[in-house]
Amino acid sequence: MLKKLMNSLATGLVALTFAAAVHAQTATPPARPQVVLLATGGTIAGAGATAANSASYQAAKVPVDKLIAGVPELAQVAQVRGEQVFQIASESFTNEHLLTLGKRVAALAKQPDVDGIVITHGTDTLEETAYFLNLTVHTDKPVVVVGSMRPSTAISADGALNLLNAVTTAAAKDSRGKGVLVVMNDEIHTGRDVSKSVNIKTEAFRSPWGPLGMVVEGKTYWFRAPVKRHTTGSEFDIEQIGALPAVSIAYGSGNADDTAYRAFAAKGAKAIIHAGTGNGSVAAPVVPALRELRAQGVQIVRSARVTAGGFVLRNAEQPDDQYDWVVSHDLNPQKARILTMVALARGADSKALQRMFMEY
Ligand code: DAS
Repeated sequence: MLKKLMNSLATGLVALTFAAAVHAQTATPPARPQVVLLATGGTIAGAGATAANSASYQAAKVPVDKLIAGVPELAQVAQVRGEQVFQIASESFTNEHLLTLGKRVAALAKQPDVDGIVITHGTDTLEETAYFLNLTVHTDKPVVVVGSMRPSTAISADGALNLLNAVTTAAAKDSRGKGVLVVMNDEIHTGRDVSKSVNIKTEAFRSPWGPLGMVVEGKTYWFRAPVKRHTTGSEFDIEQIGALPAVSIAYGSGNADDTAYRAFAAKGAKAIIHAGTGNGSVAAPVVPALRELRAQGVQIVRSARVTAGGFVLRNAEQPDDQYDWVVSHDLNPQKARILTMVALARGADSKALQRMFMEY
């Protein structure tokens, strides 16, 4: 009797093991996250004449499907589909490019079959686009901007790993809700803080207050999270922005005069960002012109030309309250231009503009 029972137990065990094995074989693997890659050009799509050309090459040559095909490892991380939004070097980005790209990102982010978005972009103005999207696209899905310092044709090109790390970050659930991110050289930066600080090394992008995290061998590691308002917490909405006003940047230096400021205003600038020496200082010969332009309705924003981390304090170098000028806090001139444009597009006056510089 006992023997009979043992035999039927053994038979059942074998059948169970076999069924489990079959199930494991035929079980559908967990669905991979769906990531859309929006290609805009830049060095990551660049090509040089020889493998030794790491700095002289043509940007914006390789199409999006070849970018994806060039990194087969992407398929292990996510289901990636590509769109060629532009094919340009990013120094030629215009406000219209920003609006077109931003509206496409916002539309894709609403789609249930999109889990994350990666944007390949030239490095020259990558920081401006990343901040613009951080301010205006209302989604908590990961949006990751990535570029490269060397063309794919160069020895030790950095684009392929940057792209794999960007897709990894866009596919990672723990990237959600952190605003628009920039992934370069294994680091994850907030689009707000990061800027291209070196123009010849792969370690080119730096955030004065440090990166948020890293990507190492297909995994994201986080050390901090943004505290400034962004994406779903922003009062700016790409879908409500029709056009961006002209805002220009004038560079401060020794022997300064007011020519550039007056010329920008004559051309219709609604605001001028002063890229001041030190902590946003204004040379004496320039002050009268800025006061005159302010009186004519042009907003004046004092920023700083320093590259490793500026901090412009209100009423420190200039009587901003008396002159009704705005200070950019820790935003560099090119970021200050982006914020000022979206703020003026919403009709901000100088008081609202100053609030926005402290909150975003
Ligand atoms: N000209 C640069 C640009 O397109 C190339 C690059 O570094 O991406 O921004």
